[in-house]
Amino acid sequence: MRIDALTIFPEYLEPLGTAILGRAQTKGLLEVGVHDLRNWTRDVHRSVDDTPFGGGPGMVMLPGVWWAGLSEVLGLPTSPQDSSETTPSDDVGRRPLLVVPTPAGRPFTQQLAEEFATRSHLVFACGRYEGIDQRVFDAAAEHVDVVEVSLGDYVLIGGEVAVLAISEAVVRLIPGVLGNQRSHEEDSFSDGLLEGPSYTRPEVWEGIAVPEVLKSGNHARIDRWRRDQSLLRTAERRPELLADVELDKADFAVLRS
Ligand code: 6GU
Repeated sequence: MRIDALTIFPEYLEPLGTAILGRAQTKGLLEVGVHDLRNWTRDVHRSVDDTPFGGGPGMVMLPGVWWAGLSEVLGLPTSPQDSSETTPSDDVGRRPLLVVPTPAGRPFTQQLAEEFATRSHLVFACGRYEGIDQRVFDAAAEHVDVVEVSLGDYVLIGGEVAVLAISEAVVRLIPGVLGNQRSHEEDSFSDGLLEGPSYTRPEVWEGIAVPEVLKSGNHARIDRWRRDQSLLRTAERRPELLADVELDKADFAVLRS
């Protein structure tokens, strides 16, 4: 997979070269390009924004600068009107995906992470201020898939933190990136439930013992206990998730208890 990101704060994305994401690059499983949007400005002030039409607070990022950057990174025509393209590949996985982090986007979920992980090229457009002129994305959608995504119902200053979060969620799903393939099959959300509690040595810490069942060696009992803990935690913290989970008699029994 290749990930590109355009931003006016490239240093904010340095963590993309660190830890698991850094190792994925050394292993040849991932390529990352971080690009300073100001490289595509043409005026002495290197301006990236202007006041919004219609009035209101804040600034809106300029379509010309964004198109210059995105068209280069996505391999699109220099003019958005030019249809001498890059015929859209009929293979979705090989089509670039333009990801736009914004609190007005679709909620980013594990399901979306799994979809993104099937792509060979993700390009992130990090807006600041009040966002990016919408015409950039309308024009880009004529050439590539475009998705506006939100991390949740709160407002960040810009898209950079979302790029880090989304990249982690996606890259860890690429085969070979994590040591242990089983670990993400058992994650919170992969079965629609929150993960329950975990324990390690010592068996008693500060007078608090690990639950007996986990030391029983009875794997059927351990699996049942873990399922129960997941169900109870989900009912407590995220009850709305239970609507999309298939529950059997044993599950209903623990939820009634
Ligand atoms: Cl993806 N971007 C910004 N700027 N703010 C957010 C967000 C994204 N998700 C929640 N708040």
